[in-house]
Order: sequence, then structure tokens, then C-alpha cells
Amino acid sequence: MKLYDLELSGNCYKVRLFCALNNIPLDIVPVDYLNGEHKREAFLGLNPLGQIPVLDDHGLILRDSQAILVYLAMKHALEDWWPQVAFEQAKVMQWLSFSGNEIARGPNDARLHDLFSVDVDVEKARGSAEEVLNVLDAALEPTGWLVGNAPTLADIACYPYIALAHQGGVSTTEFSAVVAWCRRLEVLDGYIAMSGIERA
Ligand SMILES: N[C@@H](CCC(=O)N[C@@H](CS)C(=O)NCC(=O)O)C(=O)O
Repeated sequence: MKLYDLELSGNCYKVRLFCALNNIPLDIVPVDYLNGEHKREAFLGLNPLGQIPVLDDHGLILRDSQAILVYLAMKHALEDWWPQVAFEQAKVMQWLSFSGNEIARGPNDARLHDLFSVDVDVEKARGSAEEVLNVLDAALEPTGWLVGNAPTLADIACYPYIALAHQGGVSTTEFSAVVAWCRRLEVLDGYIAMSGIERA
């Protein structure tokens, strides 16, 4: 199973992290992002959006980190990570969507601005990041996880750009439930970090 990947991408990292936690082997195919490989014809054949990550499971091609997480959890029958009870699964889905929308337009955009000089409204992104952190902090307060009493795909999808938020000038230190949640994820068996993640 191949993952078209960039080390510095939090979206790619979601997939690498989930696979590491679950001993799922991955062949990493580095994409030459800085030289625009993801916008060339060969890659656009895999993902017409010209975005990474892309998973190639023996010819089954999948884009979008959230979709890839769901695919891998279902393929490997990892029901703790992708609950089969309707309401719980929908709650996980709610956070996958939050990751692809609010987190992407908040802390992710602020990091893209600061680290990769992407032209975004950085003040707006930092304001959205603050809102994202407030929502996460309140949601994490009761059990320490986003859904139920244990980690799910919700946590894997939301964690990377929160742990990398400082690279976009966004501090998480005042959000104590968020800080504790990051530490809790970082001691799971099999956890791997990525460049830019500062562990306590
Ligand atoms: N919703 C997608 C977003 C993927 C994404 O935006 N990837 C970035 C790298 S982290 C990218 O390839 N950006 C290039 C572009 O949008 O042109 C996911 O979750 O995988």
C-alpha cells in the first residue's frame, strides 16, 4: 500500500500516525512538493485536485486524509477507532469534517502563511484558530477524548494541526484540556511525531 506523502504535511502525517499506531505497513512515496510535482499530469491522474496525501492500495486510489483514515480503519476492522454504533460514528464524522473545514481554515492556514508564505488572511486564520481551540477544549473536558472514553479517528484527524499550531503563531498553552489531550496521544503505543511537533 503506497502513500504519496510529504514529511511536512499534517494531512499526510494523520495517515502515517494512524498506520504507526496500528502496525499497518505503508510504502512512503515522497512527492516533490516544492518543485510542483503534485500539479503535474502524472500526479493529477491520481488526484485531480493536485493535493497530497493520496493512498494507492493495489490500484484503489483514494484522496483526502479523512477518507483515507476511514478506509484504513474499516479495511482492518478497527472498530475502536471507527465505531459502528450510529451515533458514535456520526460524532466521529463530525470531527473529521471539523478537521477538514474549521481546523484547515484556522491553525492550518496560519501555519501555511508563516511556514510556506501562502497568501492567506493570517489574522482571520488566527481568529478562527482561537475559536477552534475553544471548541476542542470544551469537547475534551469530560473524558479527555473527542468521542467516548478512548481515542478514535476523530482524535487522529484533529491532532496534527493543533500540535503544529505554534508554527502559525497560535499558542495552545492556555487550553489545558487540549494540552493534556496532546500529551495523552503522544504516549500511545506506536506514536510517531513529525517535524515541528514539540513533545513535553
Ligand atoms: N482535504 C484534504 C486536503 C489536502 C491538502 O490540502 N493537502 C495539501 C498539503 S497538506 C496540498 O496538497 N496542497 C496543495 C494544494 O492545495 O494545491 C485532506 O485532508 O487530505
